Amino acid sequence: MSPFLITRTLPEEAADAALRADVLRGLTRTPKTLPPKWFYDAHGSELFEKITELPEYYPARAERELLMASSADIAEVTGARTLIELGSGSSEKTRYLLDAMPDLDTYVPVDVSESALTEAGHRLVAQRPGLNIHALITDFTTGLALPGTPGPRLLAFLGSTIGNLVPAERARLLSSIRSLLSPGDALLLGADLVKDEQVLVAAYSDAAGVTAAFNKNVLSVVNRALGADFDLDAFEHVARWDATNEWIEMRLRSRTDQTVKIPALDLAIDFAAGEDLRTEVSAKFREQGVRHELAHSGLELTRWWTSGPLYGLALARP
Ligand code: AVJ
Repeated sequence: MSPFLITRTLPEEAADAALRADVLRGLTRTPKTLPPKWFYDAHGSELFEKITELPEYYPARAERELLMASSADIAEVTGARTLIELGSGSSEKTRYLLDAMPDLDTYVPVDVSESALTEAGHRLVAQRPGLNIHALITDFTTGLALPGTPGPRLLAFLGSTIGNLVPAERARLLSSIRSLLSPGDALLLGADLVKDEQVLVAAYSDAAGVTAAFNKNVLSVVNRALGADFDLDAFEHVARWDATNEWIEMRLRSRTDQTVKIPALDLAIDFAAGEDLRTEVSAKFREQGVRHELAHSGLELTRWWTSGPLYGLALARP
């Protein structure tokens, strides 16, 4: 068998239909919203890689340092023969885990981006000749079917990307992950922690304006895919801390009264001056909250690693 398989379970036209449905639903309701998954076209993915290197954006560094320090522990405690990674992207996040698992049989990177999976897969085949790689092109938030691979399996969901989901969506995803795990398997979850509001807001409104460009890029994605005429300069990037929900919200605020045309949907969308379009939530967590959400989905928190007050890694078992 080839050491590198790539399977597409997300039909190519599905992405276009999903974007049309999300824009139709999100821009004709109040308040207006768009799901954050549409940030990540090629330019958005590049901007996100730049964000992870910003001085203000600590989550990526904090998680990387935690993984450097705890990967050997995680490898020993789980004895994993298969590593599955949801939202694997460049597979940079799992570099330390893979290095700590020299006898790993199979790595299953899961992402919506075929280019990211192909690039990472070819790099890993060269670096790890004995490792089987089975990449899945799919949107795991709409369902996940895993190939049969040797157990025990470790499913990693890193980057605190689970924070992009509101509580009800998190419960659904954790329950679907639980249904995929067998006895002996484990989930490794990255979770950014609640901290000082100034630190949190700065991480999503950097001085260099990279996050502002990342946020506005979703308007370019809609312009290109649906022929819309969003003027990116007519919107202001806003990042605010919602202390009630304990999440950062990114919004695009209309600077003026304006109407945006979306011909592919035969829509004309009015924005009032000062009106916000919410583009992302990034929930921040507390250990007890993570323990409770995992338990609610049938998963027991068995290990918790933290790097100071910044960031947490949870190991959970069915
Ligand atoms: C990749 C979803 C974890 O929510 O912190 C970074 C995306 N948004 N800056 C996050 C993001 C603004 C990031 N996640």
